[in-house]
Amino acid sequence: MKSILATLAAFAALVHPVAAHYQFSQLIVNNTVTDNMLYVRQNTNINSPVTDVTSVDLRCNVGGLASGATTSTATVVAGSTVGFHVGYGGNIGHPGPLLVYMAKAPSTAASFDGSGQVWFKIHQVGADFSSGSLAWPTSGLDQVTFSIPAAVPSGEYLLRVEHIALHGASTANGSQHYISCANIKVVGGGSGSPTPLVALPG
Ligand SMILES: *[C@@H]1O[C@H](CO)[C@@H](O)[C@H](O)[C@H]1NC(C)=O
Ligand SMILES: *[C@@H]1O[C@H](CO)[C@@H](O)[C@H](O)[C@H]1NC(C)=O
Ligand SMILES: [Cu+2]
Repeated sequence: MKSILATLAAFAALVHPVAAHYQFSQLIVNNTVTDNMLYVRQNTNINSPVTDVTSVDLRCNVGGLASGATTSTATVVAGSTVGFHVGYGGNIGHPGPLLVYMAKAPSTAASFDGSGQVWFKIHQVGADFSSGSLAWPTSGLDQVTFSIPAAVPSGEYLLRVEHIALHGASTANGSQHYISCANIKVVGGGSGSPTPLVALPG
């Protein structure tokens, strides 16, 4: 038993390698921070970012296209506030903008790989110059919240958060993309047709 615990402790140390990194592991829905990786697709690089912006990993992080079927789908009322929480005691430890996209699944969110020109942006937090110098409002936060637009049609979607850390962006491929996708089912939706639609990567 003791050796098993020691092994687990060593493994836990390994899987959270860099303290400054962060992982959006918890969906916030109905004012509740849900369990880690319950509605958020598990990725395999833990809290490390994607740096290759031409890779399909840019969609739902490394491993995030394969884990859809083992992830639950959260029912979300259109127009309500949802969000992503940074789990495991982390926070948004680097400067940069935050973006949130949705993509409607042809059938279920759990089986959708997010391919095609299907993504639309529903939220962003950019730079703030109001103090007279550059600030990033999401820096240091452990969660972000936003609303699912009331006009979004009912159905199943991928909900994707991306924080782009810019501290290393002065070198080629130096931006770090912290990405998570949740499986959601929108109910009580509207009759909007979201545009523009983009492909990721693309
Ligand atoms: C959120 O609340 C709605 C309306 O009460 C409910 O249908 C839905 O199942 C809830 N979602 C979660 C993930 O608890
Ligand atoms: C940046 O990433 C692209 C795409 O993976 C790659 O082709 C290119 O060689 C990389 N550049 C550097 C300087 O690493
Ligand atoms: Cu980091």
